[in-house]
Amino acid sequence: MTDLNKLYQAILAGKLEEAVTATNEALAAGMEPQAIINDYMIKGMEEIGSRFEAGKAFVPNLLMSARAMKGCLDIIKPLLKGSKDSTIGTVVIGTVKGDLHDIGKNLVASMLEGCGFEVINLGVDIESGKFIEAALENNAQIICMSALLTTTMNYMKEVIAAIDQAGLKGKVKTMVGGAPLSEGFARSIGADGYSSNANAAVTLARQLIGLNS
Ligand code: B1M
Repeated sequence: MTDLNKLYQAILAGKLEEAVTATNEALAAGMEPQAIINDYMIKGMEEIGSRFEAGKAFVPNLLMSARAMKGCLDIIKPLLKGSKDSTIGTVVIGTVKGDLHDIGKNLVASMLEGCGFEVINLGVDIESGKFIEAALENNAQIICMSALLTTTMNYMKEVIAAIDQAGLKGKVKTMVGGAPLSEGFARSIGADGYSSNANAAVTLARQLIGLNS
């Protein structure tokens, strides 16, 4: 029986090698990749965030935890893929201008890929023009935006306005997500949908392109 508390603790302490070892052990023991992510890795990130908020952890701690989380996700990512042979739709995804958080966004991108979408991952700090350019270039049906800061989430409204101005309203759907967002916020900025986690993002993306969830 694998002690997954070791994984949680390693992410929390920002210990990359220990986190990677614990992830490999859990996979070798037959644990579901999604459960490893949701029940241990994300929990570790949530706890470091709470400590940061309480002044008990600092930016270097966040960076180390993020590095450990990324190392584990790199191992798990290929296992989230491969259930579909052909592409069911194309999604452009990025973290909006001013925001450098990308762990959750990359998780959403991996899940979408794993469920048969072609995903154009633009990275972080993305301006409206880049979202639109990539959507047009790749004939994307969906633009997916992520924000983790209350100061950057409002930029999503500007992206949606730019999409309308480019004449793409209705042709390219918009999905938003990230810890400070809510369904109400998404509605208030005119987004076509909001999802609170990577699994829900896949269901929503399928709905937006007219497939059953
Ligand atoms: Co930052 N940070 N950070 N940080 N950081 C938060 C977000 C914060 C809540 C911490 C806190 O105070 N408790 C706080 C924001 C407060 C606020 O805005 N109200 C904060 C702050 C303040 C900052 C800085 C300003 C700190 C500073 O410099 N003083 C700074 C800002 C930098 C910038 O962006 N311009 C900063 C920097 C950083 C690091 C670079 C050190 C690092 C990021 C590294 C990286 O991403 N490569 C970092 C980290 C790691 C965090 C916390 C601890 C963890 C975020 C994370 O990765 N979570 C975070 C605290 C927290 O969230 N508890 C915090 C795990 C991830 C799997 O979850 O990203 O929520 P999440 O994604 C989920 C869902 O939200 C959803 O699905 C994902 C998977 O289920 N989702 C989507 C996300 N995007 C989606 C898009 C979709 C759908 C669903 O599209 C449709």
